[in-house]
Amino acid sequence: MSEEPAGQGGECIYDPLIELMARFENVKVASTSGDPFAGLGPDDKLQKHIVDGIKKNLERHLDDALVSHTPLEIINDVLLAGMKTVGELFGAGKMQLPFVLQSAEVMKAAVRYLEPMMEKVEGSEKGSILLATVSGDVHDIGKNLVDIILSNNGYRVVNIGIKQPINSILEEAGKHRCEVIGLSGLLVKSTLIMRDNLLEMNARNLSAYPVILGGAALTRAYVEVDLRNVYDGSVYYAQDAFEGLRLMAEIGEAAEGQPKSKPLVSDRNEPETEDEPYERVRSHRTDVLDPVLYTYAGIRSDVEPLASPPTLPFYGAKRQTKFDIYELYKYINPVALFRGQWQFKRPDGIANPDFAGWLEATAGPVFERLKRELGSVLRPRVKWGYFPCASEGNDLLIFEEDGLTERLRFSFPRQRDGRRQCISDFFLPVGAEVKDTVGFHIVTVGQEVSKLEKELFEKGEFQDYLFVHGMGVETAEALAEYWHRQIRFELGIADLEPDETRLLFSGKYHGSRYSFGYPACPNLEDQAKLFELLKPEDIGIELTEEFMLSPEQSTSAIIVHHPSAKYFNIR
Ligand code: B1M
Repeated sequence: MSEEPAGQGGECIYDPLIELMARFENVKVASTSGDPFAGLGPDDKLQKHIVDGIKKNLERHLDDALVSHTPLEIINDVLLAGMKTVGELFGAGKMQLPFVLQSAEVMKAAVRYLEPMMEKVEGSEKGSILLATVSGDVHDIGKNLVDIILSNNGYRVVNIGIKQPINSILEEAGKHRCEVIGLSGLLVKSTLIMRDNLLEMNARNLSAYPVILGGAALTRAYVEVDLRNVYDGSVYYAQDAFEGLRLMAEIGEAAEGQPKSKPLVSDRNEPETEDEPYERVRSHRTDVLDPVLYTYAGIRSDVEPLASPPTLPFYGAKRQTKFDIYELYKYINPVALFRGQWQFKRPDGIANPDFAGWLEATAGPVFERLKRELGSVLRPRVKWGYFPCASEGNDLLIFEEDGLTERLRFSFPRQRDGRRQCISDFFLPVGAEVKDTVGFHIVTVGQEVSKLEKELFEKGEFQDYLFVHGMGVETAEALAEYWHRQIRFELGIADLEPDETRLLFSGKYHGSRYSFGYPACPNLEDQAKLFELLKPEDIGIELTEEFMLSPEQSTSAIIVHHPSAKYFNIR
């Protein structure tokens, strides 16, 4: 990837000038030649490399510092102090994630340079952690960000990758003598696997391991209330990588002086009844089949299905593998990319109205560069199809081509109160004169982008790793948006297309698409039925044993043509 990281050449997000002035206010400037390191001593030079994320001349300055320090002293006393400043700036909202990663890149490069000069000193690390994404889960980025932050802050990280069963997690943790186990996962399903893993650790008498859990679908309450009731040892929730870092320090402090074979600090509460933990887990989950939500009690929403639904454009599934990637890029939601994936936030000193301009100036050039560089890495592929269908209570029946024989059925939850909506309400009931029409699609940008991410991560190009991952994610989302639009044209419901692409991102069009795992259709197992209908294996998409999609950057949906179909929650 490009050698020019964002944030250099005067693009730093926190104010480097003020920061520098404060940190080096007693230093006399010896020269005004424009050398940013002029007048600084060897330690301050190295800290500046780290804080400002500058790789140029790093080795020369490391050599200078080696005159008076051992390599280990440089790492522990100088470079890690720089990373501490980075953490503080991030915590205070003065430094953005991409620049934190740039600092971590410099840290990694420095350690790589120094390592061959060092004897392996037992205990020189601050602590150690085994990191894994749980069984059946293909999600890599969250855990890898944690790896970057921990390993570049002095911890030994054994990162064993995605889809890891508890056996391998425990085996590897033992083999590598890790003190802590860190588990990550994207979906609600993974939060249940985490629970099972903790139970298994109890059963194997391995609750001496403190466990840190993180991932999008977890909540603090679930971990700190429910799972603490389940696990005999200590379990913690980390909302982000920096909370992981703080927890590692806390666990380390608590462990000092304690015999390793005993559980560390445990604030476990005994459950009041045997069933209680399960109940609380269930209330946290959206995808447990709560029988009340799925039972049709005769009271439905006031949605009237269309008497003349769109006719089937064709029966069954088709695929599309040829795309103009630049056309797809037009469907990328820049807010989701810049703020959601790349995590740029409004810096202090930039007023709200100026933020959009600042964001465009900061993230825009990276976006343009990656559009070019990823043109041949992203491999968009789509499988989509149409089927005759009819509703029956909360169920949606899908028929064979004859329109009479039931092929399979989906069961959707119904809102308990309020409008009492359910996806099946948008379709004509069994017994109507005509069959209704439903669409499905599944899209991917392929495995190649994940391979590139892996390479960047392994090479220590952390900032580009985050940028490329974000582009992969948002191109997958863009492909889903783009293809949903094609489907509206095919169904003859493109009457409400907005003039501006950005309005597509808030669903301003005719009908809606719902992804399994989202509130209105939370049952992830339904992915298996979608696979039966679309057979996406021929575009390279497979279902994991936990009903997740591989490649990682893939997404699926049921497409509803009814004009009243909009997102809704099930409470
Ligand atoms: Co989807 N998705 N998604 N998705 N997606 C969620 C997770 C969801 C909560 C959205 C929602 O319902 N509103 C929902 C899950 C709900 C559920 O499980 N029932 C969901 C769903 C349902 C799905 C699909 C199943 C939908 C479908 O296609 N039917 C599908 C599954 C994909 C698959 O199986 N491969 C899917 C697809 C996708 C995209 C491909 C379009 C895309 C990318 C996913 C990816 O990255 N592979 C995507 C996205 C972008 C999201 C949201 C919007 C953002 C996730 C993200 O990228 N976060 C998400 C909703 C949300 O979170 N707001 C959502 C950024 C990432 C860096 O954070 O991984 O959480 P994260 O890591 C953080 C922390 O969590 C923490 O630190 C990290 C760094 O700060 N952390 C740890 C993580 N692990 C840690 C371990 C530690 C410590 C800290 O231990 C030591």
